[in-house]
Amino acid sequence: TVTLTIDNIKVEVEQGSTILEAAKKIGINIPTLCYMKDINAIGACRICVVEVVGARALQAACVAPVAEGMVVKTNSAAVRASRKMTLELIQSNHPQECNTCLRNNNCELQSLSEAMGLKEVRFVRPAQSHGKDDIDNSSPSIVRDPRKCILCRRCVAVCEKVQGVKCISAVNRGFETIVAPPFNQGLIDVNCAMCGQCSLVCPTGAITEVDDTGKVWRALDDPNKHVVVQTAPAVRVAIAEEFGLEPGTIGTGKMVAALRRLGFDSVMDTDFTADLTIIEEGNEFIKRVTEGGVLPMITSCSPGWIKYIEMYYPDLLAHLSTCKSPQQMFGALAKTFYAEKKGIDPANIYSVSIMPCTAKKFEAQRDELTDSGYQDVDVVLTTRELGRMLREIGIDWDNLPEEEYDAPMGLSTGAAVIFGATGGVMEAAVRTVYEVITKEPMPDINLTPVRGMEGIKEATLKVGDLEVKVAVAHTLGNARKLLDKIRAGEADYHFIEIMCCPGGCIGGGGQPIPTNLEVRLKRISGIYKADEEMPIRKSHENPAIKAIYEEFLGEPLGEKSHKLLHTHYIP
Ligand code: HC0
Repeated sequence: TVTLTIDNIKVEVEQGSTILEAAKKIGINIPTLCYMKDINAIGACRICVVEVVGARALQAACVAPVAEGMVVKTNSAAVRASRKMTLELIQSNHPQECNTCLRNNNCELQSLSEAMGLKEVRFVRPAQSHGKDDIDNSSPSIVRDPRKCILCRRCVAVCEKVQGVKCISAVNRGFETIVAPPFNQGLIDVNCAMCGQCSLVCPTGAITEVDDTGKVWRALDDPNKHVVVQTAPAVRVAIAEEFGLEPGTIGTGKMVAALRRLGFDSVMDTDFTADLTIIEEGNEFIKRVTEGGVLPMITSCSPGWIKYIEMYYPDLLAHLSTCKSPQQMFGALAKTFYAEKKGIDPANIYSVSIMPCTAKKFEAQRDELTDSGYQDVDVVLTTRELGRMLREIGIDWDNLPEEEYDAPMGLSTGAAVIFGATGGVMEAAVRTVYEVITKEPMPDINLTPVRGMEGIKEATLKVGDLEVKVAVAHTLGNARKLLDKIRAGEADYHFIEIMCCPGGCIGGGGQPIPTNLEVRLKRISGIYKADEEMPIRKSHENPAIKAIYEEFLGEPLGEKSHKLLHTHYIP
């Protein structure tokens, strides 16, 4: 260990620790901007500078290692002046549009400027730099506004180190530097998976979700439209954060009430079609195992993941389950089954989904997802956009009643809720596959080896006479490891779950900001708590699922299911 003194306090830390970590240990929070633990520790922004007695210059605490006997001052006059000057210089080149920015009141540059007491920006924004004013609206999921970029490179680090995609980086040099895809192309023209992790880590409004709230307001205002809404599993444990509550707070009932107050004609649940996915995907899996289909079978519900495999591993597409995602199953059923049952012309149904995900916006617009005869899902809002709409109508979250979803696509089980956390789809599938094959209740339905934040998780289960080997990966970086194993012929798994975002959908790119490890863990706890509170916890026991097969679909993998619930992929 090493002993040093920070602001007159002695502290002992492991050798190799940074000054930032040592300070944190004694309750001193040094401000940071570009820093993200283990992902972007590059000392670029210079906000975390501290004075090390005897050193020639101020040091960036996030990268400077501790040394025996070191004396550090984190709040000397030189330190405060330097931080303020750095902020002033960043602000000098930053549009002063805070009031109209999507990140107003949730911007790290704004809050740091406030905390540092920045009262004046004495420098004027220089002449426009090359590319700096090109707002990239090409993607259906993500908007890039380089004017607001402060070159912290957090987005670059997440895209490269977590997702392994590397579709953005610094282009040009000096004053002309911007963060953009190669040659400043649009995000739609490069290998972006649309996961939106960049938008979660951006400290300002330089990378945001595409704001589709206007489309939804227009539909809600149109008396000829019957507007239905579905809510994804992971939204319910995050939406309360938009109103200042703790991450992981279960907000299901209040969210339903709030959506009714917005004016939706029917408030239903993606969880219903998550249960339906388990029936279709479970049967598809059993068929592949018993009839010799392509194994391992891989889940197909995370649209960033689908885009990634289409771009990078087109030779492995036959491993994907042919099941559409629950969002898209819901969309196809809303304009067929639901329309029929309610006697509504599907042309007048407007189908909205609330998702934790930016890639879902892209998924909804895919040409092949139109099996109802219309675009199956008309518009996707992220959790953040829903938060904005609710604040616009002055929703008093704390005093909302808890309400129930509408029939016939509102009833779901615990198995569906856990779709929102990494490992959840696998656990839900196992709960059903086990009982369908053995015809006996599963002794313990909690498949704990596939829960939690480890990058790749494995389990082997005895299902009747069968030893089923499963794997679960989250983030595209971890997905790549499993895919390389399959390509090399070294993967002896039967079934693999892959989710694009860290932690699964609870950590999706459309979730409330901040979304970091601590927040993800709290939302995951919320998900498993929600599962435990459900009266039914297995998809095949959902009476509404049984009813839709009896009334409409016929049988799993049948003709109607094939048309409405399954899809193909584009190499
Ligand atoms: Fe997910 Fe889904 S679990 S991808 O993360 O499968 O976005 O929450 O809605 O579709 O259900 C996201 C979350 C969904 C879908 C479901 C799946």
